Amino acid sequence: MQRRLLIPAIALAAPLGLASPAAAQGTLNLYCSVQIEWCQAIATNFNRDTGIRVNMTQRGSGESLAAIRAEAQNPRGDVWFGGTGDPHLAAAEENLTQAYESGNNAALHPWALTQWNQSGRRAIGVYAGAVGFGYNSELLARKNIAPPTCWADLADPRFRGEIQVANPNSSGTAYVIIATLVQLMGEEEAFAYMRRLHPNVNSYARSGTGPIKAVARGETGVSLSFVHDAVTERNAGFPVAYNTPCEGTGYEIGSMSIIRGARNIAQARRFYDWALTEPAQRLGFEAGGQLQQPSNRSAPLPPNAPDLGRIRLIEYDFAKYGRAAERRRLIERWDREVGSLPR
Ligand code: S7P
Repeated sequence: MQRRLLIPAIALAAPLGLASPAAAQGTLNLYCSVQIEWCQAIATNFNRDTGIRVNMTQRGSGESLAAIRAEAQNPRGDVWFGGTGDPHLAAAEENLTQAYESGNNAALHPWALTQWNQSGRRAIGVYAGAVGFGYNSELLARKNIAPPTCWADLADPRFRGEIQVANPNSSGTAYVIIATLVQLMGEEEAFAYMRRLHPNVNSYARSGTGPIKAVARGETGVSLSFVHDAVTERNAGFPVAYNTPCEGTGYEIGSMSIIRGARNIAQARRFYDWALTEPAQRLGFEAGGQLQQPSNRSAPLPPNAPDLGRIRLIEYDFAKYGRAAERRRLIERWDREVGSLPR
């Protein structure tokens, strides 16, 4: 599943025989793994600011990694913007992306640069967000179900068939959730917990934001999601609230990488520098309604966005859980022991 958008070279046709200013600036093939509204906003604004034509393809994090792997011998993308950090680290390790040092690094929060250092300077943090429980407050109240506040609550029979979470084969969000549980509980207990949770899960969605959208529409009572996505749905007028787990929770460092073999390397670096600036980072909220913590220190936390400083976060081991082999091993174990279980 992917969505494509072509931002035209320039609205006005150039006089015959003269190249348009935008055409002179060239093209950027952008792979984008945040929400479509934000992807469209960055494509449009980058084109307006630089004259560079943008071919944008939007997919989830796991799906973007799969596409970049499949195209490794003949890369079609130049930059991969957004999506959870672990697949960006796996791409760096597999030599699918290339190192770059932006002049704008000094403006970033330390966690964004930790990601950059851990990836051999190939992936940089553009935003951060925590995992939690989104829920439809009207639906749960109608069913007389108390909202979950702890991981332990979710396995309770009162949530039978009420929970949605994404499938880690396609979703970076779902992988962050598995890695979080393994770090919180230890691997054996985490898999035993996910097996206990299974009867309460009505569907494993393709994309990480699918479950919270289902909560918003009243199709399910609870989702495991990034909590900023719950606020986005609430801001859109849905009866959605969230809690972060009492035992502690994991988080993502949403990242950006330049693809190895990028055909438009000058445009890719220009985009990368631009995406780290304060005005570009404001776009997530201002044009896309997104509520992650921006990595540029001057870009404000959007109003009502979850404040990571107030959430009980684990010390997520990005180096370990971003390793390609570890990611593959845990997802395969999930397929064998959880995803394939009957209901
Ligand atoms: O843009 C919202 C967001 O939750 O989506 C990103 C992620 O790519 C979701 O995709 P998956 O389908 O791969 O889970 C997050 O990085 C981001 O915060």
